[in-house]
Amino acid sequence: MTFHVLTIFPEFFRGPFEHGVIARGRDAGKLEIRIHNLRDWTEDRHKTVDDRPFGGGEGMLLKPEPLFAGVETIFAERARGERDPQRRVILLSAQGRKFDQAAARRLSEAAELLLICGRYEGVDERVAEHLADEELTVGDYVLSGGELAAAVVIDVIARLLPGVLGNADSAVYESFEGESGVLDCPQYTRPAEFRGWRVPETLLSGNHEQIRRWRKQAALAKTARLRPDLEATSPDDFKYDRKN
Ligand code: 9D3
Repeated sequence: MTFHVLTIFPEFFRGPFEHGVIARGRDAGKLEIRIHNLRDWTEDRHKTVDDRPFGGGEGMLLKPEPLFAGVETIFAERARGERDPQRRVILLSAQGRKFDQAAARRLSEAAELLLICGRYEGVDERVAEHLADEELTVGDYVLSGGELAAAVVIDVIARLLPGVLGNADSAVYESFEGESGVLDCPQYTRPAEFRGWRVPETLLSGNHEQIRRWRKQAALAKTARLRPDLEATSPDDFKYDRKN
């Protein structure tokens, strides 16, 4: 998969993808990340990308011309009025539909994604209406722009691509808490006692049936406490019931 990012802060992306799973996926040729500077598609000598909102109001908006020109250069078929369903344009804005694990799974089927990063007070609405295939938000909080959101979207989707995760952190069964309806159970490593806090004795017992029951109960208790919004899972498909 190729990820394109259209941004006024190309240097922002120097850091996030240079380490870990994404960097290895890149090195292995499983994904490619191309950062595009929106100012490359401005026509004036000041490289203007923003302007004031019609009707008045605070702040500035990203103007449409450089965004359309950029997208129609990167996905050139769009300049001819064509649309390749394997190449999707996504506007990252505070107003979009929620990006979640299901959206990630769906988008991971595409060949190329072009992520437009909103900035300032927003983006001229014609970008959402006539340029982007969809408008996504990463959550209900105010970011300064779409760049951090783009990094999140790329990280989440890249993990789903074939060959990106090694066996160690395999995504064979990468269900998300919000989908299974329950958080992961609490986990502990050595030492068995740290500053007087003991690891639950059951986990040291070696009794695997008892451990499975403890994990199930602890996960449900933690879910009820921290994420009461998650749907309680029916006992039949509870993940700690599975043998392995
Ligand atoms: C008048 C209210 N606005 C400012 C407080 C709306 C607003 C405009 C622009 C809020 C955020 C932004 C910039 N944010 C993004 O471009 C953005 C975003 C976000 O803020 N939250 C979650 N996901 C995303 S994706 C892009």
